[in-house]
Amino acid sequence: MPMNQERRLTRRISFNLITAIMLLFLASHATKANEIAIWNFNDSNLIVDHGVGVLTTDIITANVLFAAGTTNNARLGNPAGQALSLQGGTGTVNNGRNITFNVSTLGFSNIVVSFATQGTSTGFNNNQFQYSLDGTTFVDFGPAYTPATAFGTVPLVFTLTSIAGLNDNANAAFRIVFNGASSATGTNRIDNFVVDGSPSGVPEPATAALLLSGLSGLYGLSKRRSRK
Ligand SMILES: [Ca+2]
Ligand SMILES: [Ca+2]
Repeated sequence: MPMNQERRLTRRISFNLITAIMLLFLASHATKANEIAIWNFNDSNLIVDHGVGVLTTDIITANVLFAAGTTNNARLGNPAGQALSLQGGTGTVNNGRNITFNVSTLGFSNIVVSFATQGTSTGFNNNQFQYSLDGTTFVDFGPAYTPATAFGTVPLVFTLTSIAGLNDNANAAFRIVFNGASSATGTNRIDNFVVDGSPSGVPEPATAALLLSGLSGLYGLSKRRSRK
């Protein structure tokens, strides 16, 4: 085979190889968002059940209970099991208190938080979801919500993709502030609290197409040059 033809063949093979590898890489990442951390509360504690994160609360310990959960928003085939069940407390002392999830989003962007919730008529009926970029200062996100009386099948979803500061952030945190309880034993249950994100550094399909066309442009250029 003449030298020029051989060189062209080598170039063609390496271009095809790079394209195939890129397509494979994109296909493996084209799946929907990854779960960064999941609390299913099935083991009746505050410790994260999948992934990495820390859940803390200033609600009186005696009012932090666990009760029947739901498969609403359950991931990885997890059963309903138990749910976190928070009471108003004596003199509804827990109004204004919160649960806080510290979840590093390093390596992830397009953060979405979702969970299932239900409340009794005298439980917390005026709850506020918040996020934090530094783990200290929390910002309201969306209006206050009133939990339905049953978990149902549709979770509450807080799409935080517009908050760029939550991407790749080791200090990212999420909080629910509870208010509106009108009796000591009024409760609010939370189950399947999930923090989702897309792996960072993976080009979006449009960017990938641009990269590919750039690559083929370069190939065409080097081909034309080699013909001169
Ligand atoms: Ca559960
Ligand atoms: Ca747990």
